[in-house]
Parts: sequence; structure tokens; C-alpha cells
Amino acid sequence: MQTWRSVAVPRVPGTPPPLRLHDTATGQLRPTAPGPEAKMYVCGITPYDATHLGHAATYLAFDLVHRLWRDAGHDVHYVQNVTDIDEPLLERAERDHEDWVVLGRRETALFREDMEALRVLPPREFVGAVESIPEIVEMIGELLANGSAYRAEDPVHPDIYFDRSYTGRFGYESNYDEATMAGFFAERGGDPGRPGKRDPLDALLWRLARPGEPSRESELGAGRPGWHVQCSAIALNRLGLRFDVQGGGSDLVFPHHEYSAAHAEALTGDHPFAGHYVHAGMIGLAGEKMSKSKGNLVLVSRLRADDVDPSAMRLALFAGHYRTDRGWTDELLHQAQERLARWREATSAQAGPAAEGTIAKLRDRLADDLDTPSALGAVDAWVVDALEHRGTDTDAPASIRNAVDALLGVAL
Ligand code: 5CA
Ligand code: ZN
Repeated sequence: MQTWRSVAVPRVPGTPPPLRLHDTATGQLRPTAPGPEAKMYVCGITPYDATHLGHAATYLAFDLVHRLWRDAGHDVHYVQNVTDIDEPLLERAERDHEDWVVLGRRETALFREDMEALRVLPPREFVGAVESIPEIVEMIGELLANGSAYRAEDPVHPDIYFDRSYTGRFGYESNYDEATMAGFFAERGGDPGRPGKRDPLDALLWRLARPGEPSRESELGAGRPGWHVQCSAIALNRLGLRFDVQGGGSDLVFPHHEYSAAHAEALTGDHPFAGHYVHAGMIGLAGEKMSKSKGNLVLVSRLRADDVDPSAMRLALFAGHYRTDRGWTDELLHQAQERLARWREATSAQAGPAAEGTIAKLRDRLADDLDTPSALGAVDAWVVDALEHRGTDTDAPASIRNAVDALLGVAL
């Protein structure tokens, strides 16, 4: 699929520390250890409604990873998918008497626009599930061949399922117990009660077409792919096993990332799928998770239509730590707008206090599991100094502006 346009990223003098990120699988803060090419896969949208601030927060967190790796000199191979064929999209299209392909394309186009406005650096590859069906079919064929996939015992619809016991490692990513897994599996798109499966928690790989359902012809029979195998195939075929970061919101810890990893590991016989499993917290509104299905949304496109500066949206979301579940409020946005105005005032002066220490602190805080609250605090401290004492370093305002642009994506 077509991606979106990139903004230029200025170079920042000095040496950045290695980036450490929290890994869900081990529960530890560990250094990312990318080679010359840093590899990241972040789960993309299911395009049945517009981008809300929850999505934005998650993509902004991974935009920081992208920016910090670039700052450290890595060539970043970033892959993001679009779940342009799946239950929620098809249901919404049906509800609204709309063509599911048209709906998906329209919302994907709006997502691109929102990401570009937010100055999110684009992925190198932006990949739709529908266009990936041939490679997904191939992967499922191989899983059937090695015995990790099977046909449900159902004479009418022998859909294909994944045997979750196959790798012997199932559960290592989420670390959830059986009861927790069963709860999330049922809640997040699984079908535990489907007759003909070997285990209620075996996940769907290929759903044979029912009358009136969209499908693609394939050697598996006409049908469509399950959700987890889409991301598994798209990531594996572009990044290979042991890529650096698998990312998404915390609602993807289980089942989605557990099965994506298990499918790829079953296929290759190797481990682990990703070096780090990184999850952003949920953004809520008035105490509830913001979600398309609940409809309690603040849309990026709505805020843009109200002329809210995307840099203020960034600062509002970065005021909290990416892993913390947090609420969106008008007050949060208001504070971010004030902060942005102060930063702009200080960096438009002729001179200011020396910038090097602040830039080192900014990098240091971000490298520590994207500690944006402290990173913003470091810039705040320089800004207070600049506005109160008016330093004499004539390069400093531009240096701060440059670093804030490159590392936080905030345009001053
Ligand atoms: N297409 C799948 C992933 S393959 C999906 O989850 N799509 S989504 O549109 O529902 O969400 C897109 C991304 O935004 C996912 O990473 C999801 O974890 C994240 N997300 C969804 N809701 C929120 C929220 N309220 N706060 C933070 N992140 C969220
Ligand atoms: Zn995904």
C-alpha cells in the first residue's frame, strides 16, 4: 500500500545512549540491540472508523522508537500493516450498508492524513492484509504441512486452526495464566465455543467462505485469513525472525501477539519471533478505554478540523508515560498548548542558556523506556531558564528547536 510523506528529520550533534525498552515477554527493561538495520513491526489499524487519540498515542510512542534509533545511526526498517479484512470492518460495512473495500480505503486514507499531520515518520512498508493473501495462504499451507495447523472437524466448513500446543512455548509472550487467556481470547475476537476444534483456544487461520461473505480463491479453499496469521506472515516475510521490536497497544498482548509469535515460531522452528514485545497503555475518555466499538472517541481529524496544532497533541500525549493507561481531557490539551507556546517563545529568542546539557538529558530520558514526562521536564527547565535569565548562547535556541524536532517530533 501507499504510505505517507515523511517530514525531514534534523541531525542532532552528540552521542545518544542505547535505547532501553520494557519487554512484555520477560517483564524487564532491556536494551534494544539492533544491528545496522533496526527492525520494527507495529500493528496497524483496522480501518472501519477514524483515527482516535488512543491510536495516535500508540503510533506516537513507536515514532519515538523510530526517531531514537535514527538518532543512534540505525537504518530503520519499519513495517506496519492494515487489517483491511477482518470481522469488525466487515460488520461495520454491513451495518452501514457500505462496501467493505470502500470503507477500508477511505479510513486508511484518513489515517495516512492524520499520521502525516502528526509528523509520524512513515513505515518503510505499509502492508494491507488483502494484498498479502497469497503469502498468508502459503504460510498456512506450510503450517498444515508441518502439523501445527489442522482442519476443524466440521463437514460443512472445515476451517483451518492453529494447534497452540505445537511450539511448547505458548504463553511466553503474555505470561498469562489459562483463565486470563481464556477470558481475553473470548473477548478479543476468538471463538472458544466453535465445535470441531481440538482445543477451545486454538486460533483461526483460514475461514472458508460462507454465503455472502467476502473471500479469495486459494488452494486452501475460497475464504479469508484469520487475524493473527496476517501480522505473523507480513512481519516474518519482511523482517525475518528475531526482529527487534513487535509493537502495539496493550490490548494486543493477548491473544494477538501471542499467536502471531507462535505461528511464526511454529513455521520456522526458531525462537523468538521478536526481541522485544512493546506495549503502549490505553488512552481513555472519562474513565473508559477509547474504542471504535464503544464510540467514545476524540478523533485526530476532529481536533485538526478545530485547528489544534498537532505538536500540541504530541505534547499532551507525551505528558504521560507511554505504558501508563491514561485519560484524555481538555485540560491536558490546554496545558500542552501552553507548554508549546512557552517553548516557542523561548526558542525564538536571539540567545539562551547553553543547550548541550539539556539535549543530553533529553536523549538520556527518552532512551530510558521513552520517559517522555522527564524528557519534557528537561526542556521545560531550559525554557524557564531562557525566559527568566536570557542566556547568551546565540546557537542555543536553534539547537533546542532542532533536538525537539528530531527526537520528539514537535515542531517549534
Ligand atoms: N488492526 C489491529 C492490529 S493488527 C488493531 O488492533 N487495530 S485497531 O484499529 O483496533 O488499533 C490500532 C492500534 O491502536 C493497535 O496497536 C491498538 O493496540 C491501538 N489502540 C487501540 N485503542 C487504543 C487506545 N484506546 N489507547 C491506545 N492505543 C489503542
Ligand atoms: Zn497485528
